[in-house]
Amino acid sequence: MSRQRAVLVTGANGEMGHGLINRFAERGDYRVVGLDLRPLDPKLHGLVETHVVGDILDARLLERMVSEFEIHTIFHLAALLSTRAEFSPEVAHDVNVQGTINLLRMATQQSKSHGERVKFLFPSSIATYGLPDLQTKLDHPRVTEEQFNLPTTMYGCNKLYCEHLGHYYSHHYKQLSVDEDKKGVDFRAIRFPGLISAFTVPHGGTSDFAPEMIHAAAQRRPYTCFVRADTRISFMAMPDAIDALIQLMDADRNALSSHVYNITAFAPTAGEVAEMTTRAFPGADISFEPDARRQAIVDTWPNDVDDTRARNDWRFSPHYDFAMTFHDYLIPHIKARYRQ
Ligand code: AKB
Repeated sequence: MSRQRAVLVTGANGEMGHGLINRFAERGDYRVVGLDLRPLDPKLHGLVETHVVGDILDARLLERMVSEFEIHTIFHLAALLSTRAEFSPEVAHDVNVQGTINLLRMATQQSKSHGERVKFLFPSSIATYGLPDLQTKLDHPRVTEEQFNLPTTMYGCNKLYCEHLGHYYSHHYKQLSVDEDKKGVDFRAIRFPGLISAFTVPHGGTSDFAPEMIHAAAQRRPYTCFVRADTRISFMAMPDAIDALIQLMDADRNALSSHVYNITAFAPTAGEVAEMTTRAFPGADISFEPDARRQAIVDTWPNDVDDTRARNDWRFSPHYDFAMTFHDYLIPHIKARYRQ
């Protein structure tokens, strides 16, 4: 009995899950199987072949999915983000690391059963960086993938370790076993900056101040920003993040010089986000009251990153700069969203 050929998206209900499932529905060339702890958002109904409500820590569930679906690509989006992970670091480790190992094992099983490599797209993060102080952050405005890999959060540690796990599963898995087929996993990771969506508001992230600010202003709600106005990190409009994942999925494996890629689009200060937000939504009530603990996390993240490797290997090129993100993406869609 043949199994359905499919793409698996974990964290299907998340911010990136929404964007990716909508994009695959527009393409129409892949059957998507969603997996999430929660039932699928009604806005996504009809856009996936099947949605499984379950836990990536449930190995038996993943075994059953292997028997039902022929999975050739996995987008493993499920994770506990940086702020939320700091309140439950051991739970975050279980979800972010053991969950990823469970999916990597699923990929090796799938590869053995259908005989092809399984592409494993993994959203890593700027949280994998740990700059020691603000002067070093200023002295190194665009870090490369190999610089300052000293994360200060459980989430950043998890993401950095999973990048190394991806390399191991792609090249050295069960390396002492005589019969293990080394082809299994084709691991491809992107270190995402903060992401801004017009359609969803994030929770549990430390870069969330930008999207939270914008969505509050659009609803005419006051917003108190939890970082200083001079705080600078990299951001990207969600459509560019989704395009990057799909572009990396489609890239010729022989063109890839690495398993891990920086990407970026713009790197404003929180104050510049507030100015742009106020121009977009006149009368926005935005104040700044830094939360020292969350500020300490963002202060270890780089001002921006060097994305030369992604541009060279798979022609990454974001469509939306800072101004376009507001004028062409956020304002039209967010105004429509909150008019409803
Ligand atoms: C977070 O803030 O934790 C995430 C991230 C930058 O990876 N949005």
